[in-house]
Amino acid sequence: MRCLAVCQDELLIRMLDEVPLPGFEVEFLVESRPLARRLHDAGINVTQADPKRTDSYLKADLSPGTCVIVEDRGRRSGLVKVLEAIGDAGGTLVYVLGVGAACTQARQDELKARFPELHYLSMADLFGSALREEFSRSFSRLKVQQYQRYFADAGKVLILLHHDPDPDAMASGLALRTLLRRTRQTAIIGALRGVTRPENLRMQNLLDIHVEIIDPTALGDYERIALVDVQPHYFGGLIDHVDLVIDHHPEQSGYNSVFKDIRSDYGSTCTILTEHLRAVDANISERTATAMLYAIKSDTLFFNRQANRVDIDAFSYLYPLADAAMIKKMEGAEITTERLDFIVRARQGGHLSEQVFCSFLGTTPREDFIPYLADFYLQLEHVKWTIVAGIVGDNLVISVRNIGYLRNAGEFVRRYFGDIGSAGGHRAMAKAVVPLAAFRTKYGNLRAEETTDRLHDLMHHFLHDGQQDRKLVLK
Ligand SMILES: [Mn+2]
Repeated sequence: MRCLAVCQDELLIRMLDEVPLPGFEVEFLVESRPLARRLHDAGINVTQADPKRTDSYLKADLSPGTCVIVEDRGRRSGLVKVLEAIGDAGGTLVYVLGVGAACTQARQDELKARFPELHYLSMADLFGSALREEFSRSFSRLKVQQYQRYFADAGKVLILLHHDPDPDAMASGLALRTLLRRTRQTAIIGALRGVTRPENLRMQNLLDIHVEIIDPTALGDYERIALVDVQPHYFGGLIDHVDLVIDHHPEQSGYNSVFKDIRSDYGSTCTILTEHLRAVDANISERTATAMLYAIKSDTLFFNRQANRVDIDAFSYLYPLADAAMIKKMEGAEITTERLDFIVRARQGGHLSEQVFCSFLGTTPREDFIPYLADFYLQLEHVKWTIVAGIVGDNLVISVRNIGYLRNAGEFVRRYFGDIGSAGGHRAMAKAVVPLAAFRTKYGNLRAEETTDRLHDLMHHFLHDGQQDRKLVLK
């Protein structure tokens, strides 16, 4: 979401640029050319224009959803002209930021009498959470009300999830249905491919969430389509226009959506939807709250992965509304007899030394056993890295996890498997999918234990290599 700050004071601009406003992109509009150049050189997003002219805001693409912050230094006439120009350009979400002693209560009252829509904030608010919360609350409310109106008069609505929906996708479906004030008859939660993972099936059954399997040819039957926890590019050209996208994955281009709220710094889509529900004071049922709470937990791996303040806020808000006993039951579903068999198999064929656990499982009926085991063995005492591999169809699938902070798991898979298959990930978790034939060409036609040893050697080589790099740097 955009935020345009109309400021002329360099210190204030640099401070505003530093304040973390999750989900906001702040750009500045300044009058002075030299200042604009200096800020631009410092990597700050800045436009030079006359803040008293309406066309400055039109050129800056101001919309009713753009949040505008205007600095107030107590000079009356200038500020009024700026606010009028913003109003004429269609700006509605206006915050005046009082800087200095001239910004008295009397002045605030006078401004509010003239511009009833504006919000007045003091400098002190900047350093507290008030500014951030105030902004995001009003912004979310405006956004939610807009899409609620847009969906209100539609006939059939589809809330489409990604393939093999996970807890975040399903819970987001329920949350959006609540926001659209619809029932399971008037807003279908659907996916092109259904749920398969045991713990997700268990959640689906325990909470009675119906995910309808949608045939791609039937997409045209819906008057409105909303996507949650996914963006249209995922469907590979099948969908290029939708009505609403709410997602926490990095923003993709190449599609149209009437409304979207994408916040890649959030740990789950349910975190975004909790803000939407709170912004309009929606009633959240126990079932929806339970699903959402479980989703936030599971997408952030119990706050171990990519969780931040907003996720914890959403979690604390939902907690008293949810059924804690039900969540315990869903979590137990992680362990199934099928998985237990694989835990044993991985231990028997596995190799643990120098804090690296490595296991090649051979032919594996489903891919999800592999990341499951990589996560599972990372819990083991003394283990800092896990590499679990298995054959799924014609591919070798490799999952890598770590709790160390020295080397990057994504770098490991890219270095050894990037040239023969797809390999990627981030610091703590990574995955490679390599055609078996390509793996054999590069590493030889290995027997099972040899494959385990080979993967283990690669990791030792990788970790050892890193130490040498650091020594070189130290010299
Ligand atoms: Mn998600």
